[in-house]
Amino acid sequence: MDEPAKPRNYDGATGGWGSLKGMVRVERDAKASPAALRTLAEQNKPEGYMCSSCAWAKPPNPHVAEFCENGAKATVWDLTSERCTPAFFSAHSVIELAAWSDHDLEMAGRLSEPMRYDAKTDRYVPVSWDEAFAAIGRTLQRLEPKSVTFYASGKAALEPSYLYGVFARMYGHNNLPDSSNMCHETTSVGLTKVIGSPVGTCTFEDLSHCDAIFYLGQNPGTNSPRILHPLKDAVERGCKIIAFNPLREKGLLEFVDPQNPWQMTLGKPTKIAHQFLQVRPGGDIAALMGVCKRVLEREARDGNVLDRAFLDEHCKGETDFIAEAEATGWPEIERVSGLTRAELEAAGDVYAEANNVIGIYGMGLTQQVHGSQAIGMLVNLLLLRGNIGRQGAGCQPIRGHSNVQGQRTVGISEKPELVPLDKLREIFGFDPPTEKGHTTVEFLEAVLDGSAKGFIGLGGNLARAVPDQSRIHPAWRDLELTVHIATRLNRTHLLPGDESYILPCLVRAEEDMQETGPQTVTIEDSFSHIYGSIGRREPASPDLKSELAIVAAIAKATLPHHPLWHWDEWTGDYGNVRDLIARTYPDQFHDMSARMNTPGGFYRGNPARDRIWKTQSGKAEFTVPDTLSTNAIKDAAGRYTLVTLRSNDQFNTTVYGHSDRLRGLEGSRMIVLMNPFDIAQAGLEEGALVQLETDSEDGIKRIVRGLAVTPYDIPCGSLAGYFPELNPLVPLDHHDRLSKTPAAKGIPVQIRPG
Ligand SMILES: Nc1nc2c(c(=O)[nH]1)N[C@H]1C(S)=C(S)[C@@H](COP(=O)(O)OP(=O)(O)OC[C@H]3O[C@@H](n4cnc5c(=O)[nH]c(N)nc54)[C@H](O)[C@@H]3O)O[C@H]1N2
Ligand SMILES: Nc1nc2c(c(=O)[nH]1)N[C@H]1C(S)=C(S)[C@@H](COP(=O)(O)OP(=O)(O)OC[C@H]3O[C@@H](n4cnc5c(=O)[nH]c(N)nc54)[C@H](O)[C@@H]3O)O[C@H]1N2
Ligand SMILES: [Mo]
Repeated sequence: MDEPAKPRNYDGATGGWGSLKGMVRVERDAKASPAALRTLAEQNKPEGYMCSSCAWAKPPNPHVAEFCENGAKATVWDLTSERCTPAFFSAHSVIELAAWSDHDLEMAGRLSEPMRYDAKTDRYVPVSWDEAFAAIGRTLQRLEPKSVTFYASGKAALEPSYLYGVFARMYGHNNLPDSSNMCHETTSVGLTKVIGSPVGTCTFEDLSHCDAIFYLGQNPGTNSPRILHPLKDAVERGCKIIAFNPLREKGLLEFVDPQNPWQMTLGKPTKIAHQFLQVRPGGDIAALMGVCKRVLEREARDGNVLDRAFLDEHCKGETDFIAEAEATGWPEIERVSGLTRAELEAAGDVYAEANNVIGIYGMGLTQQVHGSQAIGMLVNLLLLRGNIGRQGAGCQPIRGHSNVQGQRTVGISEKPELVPLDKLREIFGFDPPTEKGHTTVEFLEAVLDGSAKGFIGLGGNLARAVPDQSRIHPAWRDLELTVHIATRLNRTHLLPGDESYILPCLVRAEEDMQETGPQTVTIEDSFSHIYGSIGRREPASPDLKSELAIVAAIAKATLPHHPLWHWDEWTGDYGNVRDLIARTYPDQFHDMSARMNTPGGFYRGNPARDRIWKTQSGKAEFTVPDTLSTNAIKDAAGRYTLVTLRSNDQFNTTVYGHSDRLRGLEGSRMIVLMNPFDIAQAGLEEGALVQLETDSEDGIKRIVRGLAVTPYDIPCGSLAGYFPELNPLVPLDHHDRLSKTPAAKGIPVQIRPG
């Protein structure tokens, strides 16, 4: 059982000795092999291995140790010496394992052999690869293709991901959601609508040329620590960072560079945020409206603030937007954002006075009911002064999984219009399906209504990452086929369908030996740069296969023979798959194998960066939000907005441990962060156990019990706790209106003792 969390002030900055201690602890707990340490030296270096943690850039001139605390944790976690073997499965039934914590399941170690679920004994039992592929192929042939979904969690590299998308379409569906559907799909849809780009418009270089960064809803210290180096450099050359976040996250406050012995010894951190604005959850539209209002006031007062030439030549809708900003009253902006007029005016002044501004954002914006509109508001602000499509400026989402952006780029998408189907027809000689496929939310709806019959997961832990788990988990077990291509055991594997397989794969740091020798794979970072990555470690078990080999073998077992489908040749030499990618996307991926080892990666380009707007109007579009608040604020007593968070001791559903060092919280994840004033108002006390119940009108009870009240500096009326423990509270239909990204940062809840 978890001890209640002991909140204590963490005095250290992000980085520094604290992060080194964090790494050493995980190295010990994860029982990393000695080879793990050698791997760290090669991490994120040209011709080396690319970190499997986040999607931050791998710069052309890497540091001696170009990795962070979390990248190091991910590597040692992958290279543990523990094994989850057939003996383990024979000792534990599925029903028994279902009672284990997420942490303990993964601690069983690396999966070492393919396994098949045996309902009679309620255990996973060994199966040969050939038997598994043949049986999966037979069942897929029997099932109606549109009743099957192929999910991907953004880790698998471009080559296996490309083949996975092609396989789905040959089989007959576009049901290709990925983790992006719970993450930055708001960006893919929202940003595309306004500037015609589904991805960020910046390159790494831009961070050396900006004068201000508006930094919203992203926690760099925890989730993408390597960004702290360029942020620190930017601050030291005078760039002003304006942070918008309900929590005063350490990484946005100060940073000690662990690569800098001078700073490590003196321990004098660099202050990061020039201004820290503790916006109410869901208050960003209002806050940005306030900033825009100030910019317009400055234009009226001083002139020359707006970039009129840019607005005239490139934009549409600015007149309506300006009228809306002028008409919106400060009292409403202050009420919804929770920020004062003076604070927002100061931020507006920084914006108006900076030549080059970058807008950076993460889940605080995307996981909201009106997340797309919040992104539209950020773009409105940037467009006012032409801050998109030139050096040192732009709109930059920070992506999550290391290749999540790349998976979308090479065709893992439920939206057929985003995929060059004509090219697929030409290259592979078949008619790709044109009917739109499932997002994750739509797949889950199909699980609930029984129309989903089959699930293949290329990585991930979907059933644990999604909303409404108490409803979804029982229905998930009615699936006829579940197949998991995975590295470690997780909760989704413990919901077997009638026929279920766990197929263990190599991790990126391991040598991937195929017929023509060791293979390189490629990945894409948040800045649309593509890198080769080669693993050199000995595989965790001789019975592992690569993700590509598994995908190709299932495809071969399922699909009829076709003269243009060469699954074995593609598996034997990944260069053949890169050639297919290059033929499918010639503008972006020409000469891919030759270019993949370019230091710093090769840039696949982005029209919006060149001010070519692939929007409906052909212009960059201003939008007028239809609400100021992404959350319907219910000010009634006892009603709160709940934010679900990550700690620095987890990677999504992989929980390394119970330390949230940067927030000064240790010992338990079953906690709810609450403002001391609210605690007193509610008649509660620190450490009291409470339950949260979702405030919804659909008659479904969604409750999580046993959460310890933990005082924290968070705006009144809001609460925070951990993902995935609180996922049962998120209603499935509570998602961004445009993209269906679950609104995990704005859940209306009530709190009660218990
Ligand atoms: N160590 C570690 N690294 C990771 C991950 C991990 O789990 N652990 N996950 C990876 C993945 S897949 C992703 S997508 C990224 C996620 O990285 P982030 O985008 O940083 O995601 P979160 O930590 O979920 O939340 C981001 C921040 O949003 C703030 N926030 C919440 N609500 C609001 C709001 O309404 N407005 C504003 N302005 N801020 C708000 C929260 O306080 C939090 O600081 O990280 C990646 N990297
Ligand atoms: N409430 C709430 N819910 C959320 C979020 C939130 O902030 N709040 N965040 C959302 C976001 S941003 C995301 S991205 C999703 C994450 O959803 P997923 O991507 O589905 O989940 P992960 O926890 O990253 O998946 C971990 C599992 O992946 C497998 N794995 C690890 N490495 C590899 C590999 O190299 N290859 C293969 N094949 N398998 C591997 C392991 O078996 C491991 O158990 O969760 C979403 N859900
Ligand atoms: Mo993510």
